[in-house]
Amino acid sequence: MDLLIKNIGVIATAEGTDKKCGKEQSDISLLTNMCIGIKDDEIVFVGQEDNSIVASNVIDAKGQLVTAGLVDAHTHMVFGGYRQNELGQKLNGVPYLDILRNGGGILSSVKSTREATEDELYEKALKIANKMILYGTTTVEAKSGYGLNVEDELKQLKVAKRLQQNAIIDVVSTAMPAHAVPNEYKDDKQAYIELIINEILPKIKEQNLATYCDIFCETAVFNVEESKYILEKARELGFLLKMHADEIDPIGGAELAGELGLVSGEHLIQASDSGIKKMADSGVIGVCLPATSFYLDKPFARARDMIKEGMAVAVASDFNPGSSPNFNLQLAMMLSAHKYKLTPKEALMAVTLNSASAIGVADKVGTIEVGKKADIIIWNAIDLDFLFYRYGDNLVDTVIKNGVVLDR
Ligand code: IZC
Ligand code: ZN
Repeated sequence: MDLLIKNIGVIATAEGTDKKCGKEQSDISLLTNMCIGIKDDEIVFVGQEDNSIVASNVIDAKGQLVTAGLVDAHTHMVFGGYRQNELGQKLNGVPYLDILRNGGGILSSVKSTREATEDELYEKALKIANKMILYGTTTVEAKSGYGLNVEDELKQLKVAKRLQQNAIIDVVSTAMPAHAVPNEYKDDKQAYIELIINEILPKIKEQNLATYCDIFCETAVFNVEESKYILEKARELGFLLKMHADEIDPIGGAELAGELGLVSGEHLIQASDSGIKKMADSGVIGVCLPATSFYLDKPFARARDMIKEGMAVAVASDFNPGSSPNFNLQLAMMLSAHKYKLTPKEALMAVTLNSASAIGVADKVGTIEVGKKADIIIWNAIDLDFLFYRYGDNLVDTVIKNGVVLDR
């Protein structure tokens, strides 16, 4: 054994390699008197503390809480620049979609991302990735969608791939050329849609740069019919599907997510009862983003109703330079308890096994079990409740990633 974590107060973990739906959302065990053994990058032992276990290295968890590394299933972390110049408009009540309609918002990120070189984007994203992991996020999803043409969508996804290859954090990529209609196509949206399905997505697939395809189904962006058309084409190309559904306006995105049986519907702030029912019936994971509701001053998604209907709920940061300029998943997790009214166990499930499932890595991470990757957090907390009580600070004590103890 290479590494032994001993003197653990409590291990809070789910079990298994798939999402937990409905009542199972709270299936988190609280294990005491246990230690964790690691060989290479894998968990090889979870069992009673025993002085006869020998390992090359030992970490003393000092009686604190231990969980699996957090999985952030929804971010737009590769971008050219922040949008603090839009803060004044936002504080004066200009709606998010109006800023976009006026050529700002996502389109201002498109401008800065197109202007940046691949190396510049990589350096910025690497800094973010290396901070994120210190907040306990050991796997993160990264979407494109600030390129909106062949060259710049590929550039963004190549950055995500370089992060996956070189950064300590693991990165899962999602193609999102249907994030907005770029200025050069503003009078011919259909032509941009054809570019997406005939050129951008096929090139991304050819170069194996993304597993998932996502789309912003929203008023003044892509309507339900257009979203359906693009998603069906993306599915034919071999992408697994996600959708930003009913984030701002209730336009039937959740219903479409259910009808198409997507892997996940994301945001879902305005999802209707029938949309929630349809998603539950077809096993769609609800990826909910409470830090975005906070930042846009919008209602909070009805995650409780989703669980009641039998859905699996995941919670993510939505880190992006517009609607959620925060990559601390601990904050989203804490908000999910206070605003969605998830219990601490349900919320932990939402940022570990269910979020891992939403990005296809639940076979490798999301729980502390033999055979899973050794992505483990020792917290500055003696129990799970503390993570939802004491907020605004980074509560991570130690991050173990791929079996390696990270040095701050
Ligand atoms: O850059 O504003 N909602 N896309 C859809 C976003 C938020 C990210 C952004
Ligand atoms: Zn998003």
